[in-house]
Amino acid sequence: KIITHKRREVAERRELVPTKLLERSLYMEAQPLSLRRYLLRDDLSGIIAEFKRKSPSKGFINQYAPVERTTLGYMQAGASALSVLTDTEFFGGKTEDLTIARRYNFCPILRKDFVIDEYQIIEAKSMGADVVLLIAAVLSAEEVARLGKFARSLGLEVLLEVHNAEELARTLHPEAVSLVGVNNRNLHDFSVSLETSVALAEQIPAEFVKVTESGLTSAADITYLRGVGYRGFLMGEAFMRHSRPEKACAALV
Ligand code: IGP
Repeated sequence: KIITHKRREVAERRELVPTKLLERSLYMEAQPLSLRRYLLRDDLSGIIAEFKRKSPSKGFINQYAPVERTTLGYMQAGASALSVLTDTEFFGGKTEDLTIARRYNFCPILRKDFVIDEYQIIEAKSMGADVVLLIAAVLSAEEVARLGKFARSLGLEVLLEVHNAEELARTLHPEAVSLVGVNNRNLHDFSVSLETSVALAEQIPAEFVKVTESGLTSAADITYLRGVGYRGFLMGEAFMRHSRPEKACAALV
């Protein structure tokens, strides 16, 4: 359902803001920040703090937190990087959330959306994003390779999201992917298990920085998964369900 909606959205946007207009953005000339490098730093937490208003599994999480205070607060709290949902229909995000976050922050920013087309990658770069997400569950191996290489040709890094060994084996293309994210949330029943990350850790070759995504709630979760090789910890709801998400982040770091 989400992907059908995205196809339509991309077609509409492309008509409204053609690629050649996006290319006028000065961010197109900027050198993106490396999420890999930020996550490999020992002086930072490894936390990728997410700005997410709602989700299909949880409904509304936080309608009121302002993006500038929250994202700047995340960075001040010690998050290594930010993830900003730009999908409106299902996650209540907007393109502007990312452009605002960009203006206030000096850390790498992941555009969190359902990327299915090169247009969205140019769009991400024009907004000032540093990293795009490619979700193996909704892309063929050929699409991951094509979209990933395209993103990297623009200097963006690519976080490949997988849920299981089959997706990993099918889509892990070294020229297209910079980091691998294991999503602990089962897309079919929305259940969450950190054991998904534990089980897949050793199947991810060492050249890829490992990120664990979803369902993390405590410092103990982070310590546990760092112990099996993860360097990035993508957390949304645990912060966003507080009225001041940045304070929840500070309390955890
Ligand atoms: C964050 P959580 O459980 O901390 O809120 O999860 C993040 O992993 C989750 O929002 C997410 C996501 C996605 C959202 C992971 N992959 C793909 C949208 C699309």
